[in-house]
Amino acid sequence: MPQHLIEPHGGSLVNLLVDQQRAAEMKVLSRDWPSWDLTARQLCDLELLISGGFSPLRGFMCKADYESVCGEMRLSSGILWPMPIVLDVSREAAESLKVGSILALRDFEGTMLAALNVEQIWQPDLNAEAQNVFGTANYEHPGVAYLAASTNPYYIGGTIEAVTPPHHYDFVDLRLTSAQVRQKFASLGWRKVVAFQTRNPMHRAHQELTFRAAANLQANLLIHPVVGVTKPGDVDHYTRVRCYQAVLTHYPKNTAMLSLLPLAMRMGGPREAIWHAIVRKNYGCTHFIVGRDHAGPGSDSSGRPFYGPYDAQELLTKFQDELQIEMVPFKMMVYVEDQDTYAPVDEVGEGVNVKSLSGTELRQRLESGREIPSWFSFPEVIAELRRTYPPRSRHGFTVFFTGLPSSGKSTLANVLITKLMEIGGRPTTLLDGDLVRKHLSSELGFSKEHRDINIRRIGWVALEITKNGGIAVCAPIAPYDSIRKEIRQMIQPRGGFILVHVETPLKVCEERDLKGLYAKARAGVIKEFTGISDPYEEPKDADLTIDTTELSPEECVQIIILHLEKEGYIGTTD
Ligand code: PPS
Repeated sequence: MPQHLIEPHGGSLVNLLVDQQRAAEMKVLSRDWPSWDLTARQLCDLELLISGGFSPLRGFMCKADYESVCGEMRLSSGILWPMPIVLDVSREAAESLKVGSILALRDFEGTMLAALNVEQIWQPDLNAEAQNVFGTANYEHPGVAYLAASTNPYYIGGTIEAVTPPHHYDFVDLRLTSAQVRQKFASLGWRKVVAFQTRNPMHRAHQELTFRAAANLQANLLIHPVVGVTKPGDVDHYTRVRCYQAVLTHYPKNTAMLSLLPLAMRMGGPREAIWHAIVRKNYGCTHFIVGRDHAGPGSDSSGRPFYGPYDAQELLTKFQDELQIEMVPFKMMVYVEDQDTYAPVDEVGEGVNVKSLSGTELRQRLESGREIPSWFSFPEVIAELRRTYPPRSRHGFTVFFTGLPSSGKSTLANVLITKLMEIGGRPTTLLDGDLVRKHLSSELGFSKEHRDINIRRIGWVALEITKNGGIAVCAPIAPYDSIRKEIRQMIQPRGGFILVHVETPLKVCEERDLKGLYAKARAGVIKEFTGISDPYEEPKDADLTIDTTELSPEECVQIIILHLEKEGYIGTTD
């Protein structure tokens, strides 16, 4: 390793990969070892442990380190370290282990990535951890929510021997380890490098900020976005990386580099900022940009921010000497219209006309297909975001009819499908009750259990169609409220979900008796018949209710079409 690069945290860069011979040996031995399937966060942590991004850590923390990190932000050796890096496992897994056991750590496919020499097993106080690390026990903080809802009750500490790092198939050329980044800096002659951490797409403000930071310091720039686990609801990393690749072309040639960091963020604000700085130091960076509300989770439901906007900068200042990597503090950047330039908000004089666009406003503009101003972002970035977040008129959606047998669901579904195909623009699929029973659910009967399985299958297919931009029109009886709600919750985050209650009264349905089934049900020939000998729970959450008694199918479907238009699913851009 070239001598002129900044020292890794704790003095040397950790590499937990064993040689080939030991790896082969471990594979054979592992047949007798207990296994643990790593969660998404644990996979990220393991990747950075293995490759030295988390130097000086050599495994998942034992209790002394954990408690010292939670309480004092230091490892028990005294080295500054603000974030617990722990392996949480189920009670069942913990009970199958003892000190001295070797635990095989496996990825989603079952591949053994590493082995943990079990040194300690304990039950942590997760509430105390939340208070210490995040300064709150409020579940609205994503880090606290993770501790409360997604963390297993036992922690296992011990050193690691790694067979192979987690495998990635995406953006392979951009996934450099700390050693590889250092190597690259050395070969390019980059001695002074400022790192930029981000979990969001980069726009003009970020480009200006990073460019200024690098230019002021006469340093090179490492754009180092997190592609592990970020805040729920963030833009997916595939889209973001395409945006970063576009932004990279807006720096002077050969001054900036892009590399992806497989970190699982905790949204821990100031503590997390210190952690991020340490990781970047391990990657060979000499400077680290800390902006407004670094790694902050925003505000709680009463509008109170979890951390002050510049708390992270203050905390880093306190530990600056120990950290060695130098913080580059930045205020929020705003667009100064008169000068057609960006500037930190504190450098703008009174009365000067400034502009900014919040993330929420950006999302709304994307949703409705409205213009995104060119002062805000680069055309290539806007184009990428528009591909991922098309306006509602190009979203997929599901129209889910529910109602008694012979209420008119199938007729309306058929007319609706025809009208939607006439409008065009999206692939359209009909999942009628009878059709589904024939092709997807032929083995099922009409017990509650079987009806729920049937609806869940319909919901799954509708979800696949919806999330890929198509239209699913479903027309089962779906008599139970809970399963209808479950389907809505599945589909709504990935597109539109419109529940249409065909509320034609039982009397009318029975008079129609299109298939003669009501007569058979009355005669007791058919059992568990909805409306006669089986329940129908009327929805209270229907987006539309339509009684087909007095209206023609065309009139009923017009109600639906107008609703879709009002909600933006059918628009002028179709
Ligand atoms: S469910 O409850 O949603 O799973 O029912 P679904 O799959 O939509 O039912 C499809 C058609 O099955 C016929 N059928 C019955 N319906 C209700 N109860 C019983 N016991 C029953 N036996 C057969 C009925 O004709 C349903 O079609 P529609 O179009 O609703 O009349």
